[in-house]
Amino acid sequence: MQRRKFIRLSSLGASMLAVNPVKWNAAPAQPVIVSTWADGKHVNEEAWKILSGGGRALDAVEKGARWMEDQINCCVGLGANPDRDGIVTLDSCVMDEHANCGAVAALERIKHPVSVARKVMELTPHVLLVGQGAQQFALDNGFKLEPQELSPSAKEAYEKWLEKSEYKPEINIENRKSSNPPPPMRLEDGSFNHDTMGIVALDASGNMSGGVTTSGMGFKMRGRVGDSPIIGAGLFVDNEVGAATSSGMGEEVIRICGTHLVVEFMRQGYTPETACRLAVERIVKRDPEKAKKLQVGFLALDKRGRYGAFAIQKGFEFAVRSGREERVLGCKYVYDYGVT
Ligand code: SD4
Repeated sequence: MQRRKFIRLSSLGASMLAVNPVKWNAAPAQPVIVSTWADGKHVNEEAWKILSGGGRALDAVEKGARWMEDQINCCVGLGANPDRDGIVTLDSCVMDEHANCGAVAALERIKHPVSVARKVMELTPHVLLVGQGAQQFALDNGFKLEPQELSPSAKEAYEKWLEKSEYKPEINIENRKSSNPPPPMRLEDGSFNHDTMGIVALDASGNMSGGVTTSGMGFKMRGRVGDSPIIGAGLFVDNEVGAATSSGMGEEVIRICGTHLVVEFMRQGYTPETACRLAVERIVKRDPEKAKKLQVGFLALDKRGRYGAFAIQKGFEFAVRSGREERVLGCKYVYDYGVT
């Protein structure tokens, strides 16, 4: 579909649809978990051990994220690509069914940022700790300081990057190679098949939680923080309505408070997929030429257990696990690698 036509149609669609705020008093759904990218299936598998036993969504999300952070040759966690100065910095957040939330950003040498984020939520009056303060907090709470070194594959990728030192985030670097069989997920050219894991879940009690863990964009400026640890950008959970997470160019997600927007669209009665589409269109409409060159994908789950995703570019994937299904799905998009 031509871009102008697409935008015209979608804005017409948005204004013509009767929007009836949903009354969310449906009976608790069966547990469901959705996670970004194809590797979300491994994350879901871990998390399912908790969800299938009637456990809490927050525990399931944390368990899944920790699994991802344990993959040393991966895009998330300490084995991931460093920033321009050669240092791996990690961002993470969690949000639970009571709107409690915690996050860390620019955290160095700590293996499980998602668990530090949870401790920020549970033990402090704050939402976000960054840098040295976040690291000190982690150490004070029993986390171990890991060596300051790059994984062999990150070292190789960084050395290669230094040859040109160009900051060029690539569209869908996340899934240029399937991770089946399972990780390691480093591609032949040293890049990753994603660098963020976003997870949202609904548990058997009908409660929702979410979590995100990332090394951020590879070779980012030192000190740069993306959307992933920002509540309302990389993750938002409203236990009355639903939850959403994002992946891709974090700056664009922050500019529209992306996941908060997705949840608000669901509150208005839109399905998860439509809510994600409307948020994507917010980005695209403002600057279609810019949007052609970047990827953002939103993934949402509502209180009834319905899920959906939408992305700027072709290629965004997510994994779903419930009592009924276990699969990796693609989603609709605006551009096919920059082409309408
Ligand atoms: C960021 N949103 O740091 C992250 C990157 C990402 O898959 O999602 N990569 O901006």
